[in-house]
Amino acid sequence: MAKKELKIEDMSIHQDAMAMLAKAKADGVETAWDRLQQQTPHCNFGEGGVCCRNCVMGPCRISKKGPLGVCGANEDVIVARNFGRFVAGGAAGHSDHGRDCIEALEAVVEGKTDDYSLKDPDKLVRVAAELGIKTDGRDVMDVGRELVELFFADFGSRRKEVSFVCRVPERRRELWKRLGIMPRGVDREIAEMMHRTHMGCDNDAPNTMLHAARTCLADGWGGSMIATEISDMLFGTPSPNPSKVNLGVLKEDHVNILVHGHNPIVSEIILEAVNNPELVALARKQGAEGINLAGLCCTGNELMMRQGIPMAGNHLMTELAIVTGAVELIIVDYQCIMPSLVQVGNCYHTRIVTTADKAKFTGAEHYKFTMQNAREQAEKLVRLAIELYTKRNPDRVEIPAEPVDIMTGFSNEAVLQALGGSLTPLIDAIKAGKIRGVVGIVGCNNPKFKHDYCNVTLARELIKKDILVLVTGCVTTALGKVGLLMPDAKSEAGAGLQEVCGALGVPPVLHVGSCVDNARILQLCALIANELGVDISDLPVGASSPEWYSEKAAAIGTYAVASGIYTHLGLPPNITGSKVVTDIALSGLDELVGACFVVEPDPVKAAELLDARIQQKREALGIG
Ligand code: XCC
Ligand code: SF4
Repeated sequence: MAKKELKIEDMSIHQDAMAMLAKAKADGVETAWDRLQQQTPHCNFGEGGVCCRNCVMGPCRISKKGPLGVCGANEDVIVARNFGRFVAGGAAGHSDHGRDCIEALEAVVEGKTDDYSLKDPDKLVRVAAELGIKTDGRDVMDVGRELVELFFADFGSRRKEVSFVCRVPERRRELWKRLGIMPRGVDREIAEMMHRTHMGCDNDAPNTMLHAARTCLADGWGGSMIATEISDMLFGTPSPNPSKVNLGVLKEDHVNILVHGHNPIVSEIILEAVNNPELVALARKQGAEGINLAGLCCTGNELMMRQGIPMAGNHLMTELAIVTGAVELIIVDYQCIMPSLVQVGNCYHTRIVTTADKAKFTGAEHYKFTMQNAREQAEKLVRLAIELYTKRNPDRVEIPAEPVDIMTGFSNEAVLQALGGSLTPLIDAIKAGKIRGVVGIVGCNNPKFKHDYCNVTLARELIKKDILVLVTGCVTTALGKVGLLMPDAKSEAGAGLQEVCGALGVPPVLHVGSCVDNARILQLCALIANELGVDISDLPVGASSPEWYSEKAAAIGTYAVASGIYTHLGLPPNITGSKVVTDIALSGLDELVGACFVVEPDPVKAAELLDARIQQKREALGIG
């Protein structure tokens, strides 16, 4: 059956995306949208999660004809196991990124690198003290060494709980203990998930789902939180600063370098290299006006939050950025980098360079980055980009938009500072109903949705209802491109939120960082709950991932729910083949952890659901 061709105006809400989709077509470049067409319709067994490949008596798939796998596993067991492994993959991604950050910090405090330093030693001391390390009168590097040991231990098996559980409200900690889901060690929970889901081990779907929650808590309050806190120590704790978004941040007369992935360790040193006067002079000599660095996805978020480096695009814009014909080099670290970038790059003069041994791409050149060679490698890559600039074909260049201004950098430290040092003004605004609640909109793009339509519509609907929006990951770029990350966007907010934003000079949507920085939202919820003497599940807050695609997003959603935050998803994970597992996700968890998932593709309806939940929580708190 011939598929009907997708119309470009149905593929994205953004003008820059539509222009590049048209150019991709003209240039004969295939994109994720084309490949989704080829993959549709998807396999029903896979979509429902009832296909099991956990041993070679199978693969088994559950149907009326064969209701049990060869071993006797039913759809509930299979779906729960698949979901458990799915979120373990996501937790592993964030947490291994966290581990890389510990190793980076280790190199710095051990004096084993000349290329990196501590940009925020005060934060190191503050976090160490919070975790019970003696800091008085001690050398920062000394404190740092002890902190490194403590973080490494959080990954192992000897702990009863990961360190940052000290931030969790008392009642929630008791609940986790009672349910047996206290996260003990990051690697331990992930490995145990793999163990439990081996054939013939955990064959009780609810029990597997509980361990899935524990595994994700080890991500949120462990791996991700460690990644965020160390990145602040090494590269600076973000504070409000201006930046720009969309493909218009590429410059026709400059050497354009994009960084893509998640971990800021490589991109921060690339930033130093593009500012090297010698290399700028070399770029000029080759006919460029200068060297322009911009970000993609979460590495982009990391650089934008801390350094104000502009953001070229989110997940579905990564191929389209190359289609501009103006990108010399994309330097990637890991996660969310489509392997197709290599092929798209081959259609232009664009080269893709990998930097981490755990993320090589066939067809891309590999420049291994270590804590010792980073600056040298970064300079080599900038030279490579300058050389590639001379190969650019100006006739094929089209930069399709003017960049949009945004305000970024709202770490919890910055929020507290904007509030005058205490949470009281925020809590008062919530009590008075000026801010009715807070929702974190996080996560990705997925070509199953019109690109960024759900992300943007949900945010607009929520701020109208006086709900403050916190944003991370790829949703940031979506909202930034339509102007929601500027203080002026308060005109789109309800009267109460408008008043608060006006008084503080902040946007109604606050950019709090990358995907691992969802840990900042956990911490903020915990701070507010502790201040009020309640549990996180009592707060008028919610989370949403309207256009998610990744294992990591599912892990984030699961730790949000297990932390007590009602969480909306635009499409379900592959669990619908089991009624037991679906019921646990959509209601059973509410009884256990005081929060659950809700699945709703329509962002207007999703806003109503989040609003209703927030109202219910407000009434229960006596501030309705
Ligand atoms: Fe990846 Fe973090 Fe999703 Fe964007 S948002 S597509 S996970 S880069 Ni986390
Ligand atoms: Fe089939 Fe059971 Fe093996 Fe899964 S574990 S493939 S259901 S026999």
